[in-house]
Amino acid sequence: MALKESQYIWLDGEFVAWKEAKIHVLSHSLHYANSAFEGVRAYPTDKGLAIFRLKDHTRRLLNTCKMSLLNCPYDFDALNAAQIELLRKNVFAPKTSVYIRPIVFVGYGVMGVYHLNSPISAAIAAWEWGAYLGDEGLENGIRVKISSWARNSVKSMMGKAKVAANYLNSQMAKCEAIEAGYDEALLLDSEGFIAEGSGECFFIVRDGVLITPPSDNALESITQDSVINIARELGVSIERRRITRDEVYIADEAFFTGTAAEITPVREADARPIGEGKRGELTQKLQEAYFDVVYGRNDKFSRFLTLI
Ligand code: PPE
Repeated sequence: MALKESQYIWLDGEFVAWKEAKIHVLSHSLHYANSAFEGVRAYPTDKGLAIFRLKDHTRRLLNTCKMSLLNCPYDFDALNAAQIELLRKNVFAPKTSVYIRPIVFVGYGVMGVYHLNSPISAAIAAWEWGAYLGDEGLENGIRVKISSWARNSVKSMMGKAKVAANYLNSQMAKCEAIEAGYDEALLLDSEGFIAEGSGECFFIVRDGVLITPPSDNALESITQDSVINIARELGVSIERRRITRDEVYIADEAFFTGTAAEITPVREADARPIGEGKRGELTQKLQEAYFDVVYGRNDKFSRFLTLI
């Protein structure tokens, strides 16, 4: 899927033309993968484009920086303001959702693993990005393979950091799943319990109860939190507990959540149809409610939206 270019990218405090936003090939992060990033979406509402949970994403970005020992030169307010300004400066097609990618990285100047003497840079790009796992996937559900790769162990990586280094694991799992003819990977933790997808958190529904694992081996997902909030509002029972592989196979419904993936139903796991092998009833209800929230059609959650 080709990237839809927009006009400007914010790079270290300046708005530069999309094609001019370049860095040196010896930038430290390119070699050692210590860069903190975020994925944020903005949706067109009646009152214009609104960024969904901007402050929560920025807080997580700065937490990733803290965990990864990246001394971000820009503070919370500056990063929020830059994202808003970037969306104002770029021209997006009406009625499309925009994906925002802030990244804090180690720049050029020093080689070798030790990075604390290297300069730190930040950039923010935004572009039009449709359904991450396809429009068809959003409606009919996707096919998932439980990965042969375990999610990064808590003993060696920091799952709560949205740091580039964590994504080699995601990338290998995703490629394995695609090569095997599936749409997405579902990764277990090193003990064998469900951790998360390559870029999403995971939910199942059993007997009307919504179940999602704790964040022990996963990113603290903002979409997962939004879905829990929405489900609570709808009076759905929620359990936050570990899920085993066999429980996925016999779940009534399953879905992925993520900023990019939004709420994507899972219709099959490892050749077993989930429930009726299509988007489940509660999944659809939560999906509709989620889209009402992000598109600004539910005043109860207007606190989540930052208008541009
Ligand atoms: N787990 C992982 C590993 C992950 O990358 C994401 C987001 C989530 C869970 C869900 O987090 P949240 O977006 O806060 O609900 N993945 C981002 C990157 C996807 C990409 O391919 O790049 C995203 O959804 O923006």
